[in-house]
Amino acid sequence: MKTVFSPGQLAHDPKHEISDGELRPAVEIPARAEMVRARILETELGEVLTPEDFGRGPLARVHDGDYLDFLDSFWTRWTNAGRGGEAFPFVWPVRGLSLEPKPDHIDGLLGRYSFDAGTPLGQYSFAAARASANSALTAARLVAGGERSAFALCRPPGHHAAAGYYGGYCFLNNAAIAGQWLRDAGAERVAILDVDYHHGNGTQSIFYERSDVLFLSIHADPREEYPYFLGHAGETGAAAGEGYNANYPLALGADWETWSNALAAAMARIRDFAPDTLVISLGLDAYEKDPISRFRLASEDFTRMGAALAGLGLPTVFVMEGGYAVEALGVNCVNTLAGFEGG
Ligand code: OKP
Ligand code: ZN
Repeated sequence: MKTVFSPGQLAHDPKHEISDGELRPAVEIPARAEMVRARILETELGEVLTPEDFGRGPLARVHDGDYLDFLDSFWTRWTNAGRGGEAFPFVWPVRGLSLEPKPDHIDGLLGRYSFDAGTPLGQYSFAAARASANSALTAARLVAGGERSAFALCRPPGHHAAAGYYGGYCFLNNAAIAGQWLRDAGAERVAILDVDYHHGNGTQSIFYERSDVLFLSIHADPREEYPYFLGHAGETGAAAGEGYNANYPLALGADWETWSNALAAAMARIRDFAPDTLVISLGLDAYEKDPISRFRLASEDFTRMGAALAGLGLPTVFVMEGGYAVEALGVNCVNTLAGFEGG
């Protein structure tokens, strides 16, 4: 399986994040991608290609123009306000507050275009996010061109980013951008299965009212875990999309037995839908030693996951999402991809 990765993705190099009431060392760091790339080369999984630049077009198919403009203008506005380093929002337009007119001040704009305070935004974040999206798009193009599968080594990740806001370490929704591009390239139906430990709230919200893109997510119950405000079992889609969203929230502590039962249910739903192409939002944070997560998958379980997914017999684009046990990330990622190839 070919991997797509751009060194430009490493330019987003956050030092800190706000978590647990403190400014802590950031966990979504360039070393994550380096670790995965090193393991791919070491195991000779396949070639590592540099992505092509698809420009703004495919990003704007998923994201609002004013949101992309905000990301583009962020650094100029931030430095014009006399700031440097990393930005964190601290005020949001929640219930009863107004989205319009948009603020002029960067502190207002940061809240207007985000949903959490845990996502550092710096000088090169948008450039790195664009490079990450280009990796997803290039992998999608490989699969549309006839490859059985491809792996987009995306970071920063994407599944928490919605049409008009960032958060959860995500700026551009790589899986959604790839899924929409596949639709535009001729796929009639696309399924996106999110196996990250955290619910893919951004992807869900982007496709919630559509029946041409089925979104499914296996994740920690949002009553107990981030992102808290989306990802419940009762969210099944709306309008034309009713029945085309499926959440499988699991209790903290879920092991492979529990997790794989949810996977079997999600796979049955995917078979019914009969998509032309499958996109996997490949979070690796369901791992037992992940520092911020509380599922109990072992490294060998990722091989099982990959093999099970191959059983769907679908052209498949893997898009990396989370996973913060940096030392084990390469092994768990390649286990999944090699499991798929052997399955
Ligand atoms: C991104 B991805 C806990 C802070 C949680 C947000 C987690 C974002 C996960 N103290 N911060 O889905 O892996
Ligand atoms: Zn996650």
